[in-house]
Amino acid sequence: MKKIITACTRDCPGACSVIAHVEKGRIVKLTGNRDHEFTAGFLCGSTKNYLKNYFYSSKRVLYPLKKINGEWVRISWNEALNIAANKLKDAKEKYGSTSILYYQGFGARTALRILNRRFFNAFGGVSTLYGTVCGGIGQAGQELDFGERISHDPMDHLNSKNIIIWGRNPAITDIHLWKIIKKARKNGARIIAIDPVKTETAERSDLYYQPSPGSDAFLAMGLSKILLQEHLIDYDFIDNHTENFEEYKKIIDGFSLDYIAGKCDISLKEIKELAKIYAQSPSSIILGWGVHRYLKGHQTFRMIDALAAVSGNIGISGGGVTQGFEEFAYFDNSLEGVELAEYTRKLPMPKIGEAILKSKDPEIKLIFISAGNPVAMSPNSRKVKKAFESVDYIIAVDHVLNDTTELADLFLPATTFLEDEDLLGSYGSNWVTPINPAVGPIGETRSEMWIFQQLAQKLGFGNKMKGTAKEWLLKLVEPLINQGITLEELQRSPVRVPSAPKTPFENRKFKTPSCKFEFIKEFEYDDNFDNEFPLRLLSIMPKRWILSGIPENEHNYGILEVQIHPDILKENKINDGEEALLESSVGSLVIKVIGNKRVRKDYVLTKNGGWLKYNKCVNVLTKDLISELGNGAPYNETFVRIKKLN
Ligand SMILES: Nc1nc2c(c(=O)[nH]1)N[C@H]1C(S)=C(S)[C@@H](COP(=O)(O)OP(=O)(O)OC[C@H]3O[C@@H](n4cnc5c(=O)[nH]c(N)nc54)[C@H](O)[C@@H]3O)O[C@H]1N2
Ligand SMILES: Nc1nc2c(c(=O)[nH]1)N[C@H]1C(S)=C(S)[C@@H](COP(=O)(O)OP(=O)(O)OC[C@H]3O[C@@H](n4cnc5c(=O)[nH]c(N)nc54)[C@H](O)[C@@H]3O)O[C@H]1N2
Ligand SMILES: [Mo]
Repeated sequence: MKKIITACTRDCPGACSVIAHVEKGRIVKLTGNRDHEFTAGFLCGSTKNYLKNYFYSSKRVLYPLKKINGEWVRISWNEALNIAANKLKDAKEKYGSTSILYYQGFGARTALRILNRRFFNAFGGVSTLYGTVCGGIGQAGQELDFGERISHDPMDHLNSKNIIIWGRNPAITDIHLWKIIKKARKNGARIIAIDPVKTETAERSDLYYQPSPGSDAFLAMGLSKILLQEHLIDYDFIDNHTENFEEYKKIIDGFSLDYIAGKCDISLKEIKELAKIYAQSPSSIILGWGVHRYLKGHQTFRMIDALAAVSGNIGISGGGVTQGFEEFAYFDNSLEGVELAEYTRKLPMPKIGEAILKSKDPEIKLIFISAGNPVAMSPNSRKVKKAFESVDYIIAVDHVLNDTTELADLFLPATTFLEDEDLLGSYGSNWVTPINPAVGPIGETRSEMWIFQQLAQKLGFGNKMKGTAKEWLLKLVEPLINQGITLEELQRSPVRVPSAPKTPFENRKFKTPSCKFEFIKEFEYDDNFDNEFPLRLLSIMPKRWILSGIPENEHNYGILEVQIHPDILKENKINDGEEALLESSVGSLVIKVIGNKRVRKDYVLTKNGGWLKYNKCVNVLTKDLISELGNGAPYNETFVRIKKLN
């Protein structure tokens, strides 16, 4: 039995260090690697079942495929690469290179993926994406406050007296962080959840507040008002290390506590209780993605940062406002070779359907997509599908035929983290984790690096891409080598990046223009309540898989399930368990209603990740908007109504 250390590259803050157990050339088991302080030797159910459900699954595509008259036909790599190279060349010659869109999804974000972008730059530059359908919104807000978005080391939460988990569900979405939170609780910390949905995290917390969705900026203002009234604030920090306090105070003075309580639908008594608890510092706030998904989500982040600043929780161990980490921060991103591109254009990821359909001079003619499923996962699925169908040619690199890659004309099968040599950063910690091949490529799958190197060769710029994985990694990790870590060490075992702070801003220096913490000084809001569509649509992360990566045996039965408060069902004369029509301003979907008293009456709740093909895709309903700051996707700005089916 061989044991190979690799890392799960799926889209999750864990970025777990994994041990692949290999017997006679076959991987028989995946276990966690204890040699990683954060991911600590255990794996989620989905990774434990990765071998059966994905890696050795019959749905995994093992050979290059070409679509002929709507049917997939197996072809050789030589033919596939010739077609891909010719299609890229033709589009560039006929319409200009920016008629090609390179869509890089979030399926795998490893160091070597920087070379994907290098390929397209060296090719002459194409259309790529800006913005994101994941975070981004809060990051933009935090950059205004702190000058940069950096988070407390997960282990630092062990030093907190109180941990507020705000719009996040780590019991499901970040189980290693959850383990740390549970340990902190054992040591005496109080765990508080703020979420309109009574999640698994909320259920297991000491205190739970259930605000109306989208009202958190007000809640943060209310908490801050009480701290100011009660003088539970850090005058030294405010006086010496912040900017715009007066303007900020004026904003919060403009709202009465009663108004705020009404807006959040949380009693004043509860807000006061929470404020007093939070004031017992150090208190850390751990923010999730739920708070991002609003048009003005950046304001929520800024108001929460302000609350932490007022209370003196910035720059202290066990305090802070933690959200995420930069997974590419410790690699040399300049290797993507922006300088090699002659022409470039960027299209907004959150509105990709519309951007493709409206593209001009040149129109998008060819899409090259890797590791993404925007038809199922981006807002307004039907529009995204229409946009993909409108182009002349699609080349997809993935493991499976999903709602998006199924629309392709050419499918190039990629290897996984069990076959590749690479390195992985994380958006949940400051660790870099090795990816090593446990077995050779299954079937005729190939690494993305190999695919792009072959294409570069055929297109005449092979020299710009050539090199082994190790040679490229050596260049990519230069920022880490400069900190005294060798590539050999990085490939052998997970490493916590030494330069990453455990407690950010300990020296009270901020990368803002004033070098101080900058309070939010303007605040806008509107009541975007729409009588026609009275219920907000929340679509949270699925428990047993990652986003649209649904195991094959789960697909075929049932339709999308949506939880609705029983009173709303009664009003609409719909029975629990019945099928009904859910409609938004962009689409409609037949769903199965599940009555649930614990969901609030101002939203309906479902999970994201379902496929369009199986009528389970919530994004048929979501509006393709772009946030006011941070170019993010405000999924939660979609409102719906429920109708009885006749
Ligand atoms: N099992 C599993 N784990 C995953 C993923 C997965 O698909 N499956 N996906 C991964 C990815 S890509 C990401 S980005 C992370 C996301 O990780 P999380 O942020 O933990 O997950 P979400 O489900 O997006 O949302 C978190 C919570 O925000 C709440 N929320 C929504 N609106 C509001 C609001 O207005 N105020 C407040 N206070 N809360 C609100 C939702 O009810 C939800 O419970 O998870 C990662 N981990
Ligand atoms: N309604 C709603 N929609 C959402 C969200 C929400 O909360 N609500 N959340 C959003 C969030 S947080 C995110 S991050 C996005 C995700 O959006 P996407 O990244 O578009 O969606 P995924 O389902 O993660 O698709 C990833 C694809 O990458 C493939 N893949 C995995 N590993 C590899 C690899 O090594 N190489 C290659 N070539 N392919 C690989 C997988 O097979 C899968 O097809 O979805 C967003 N969509
Ligand atoms: Mo995400």
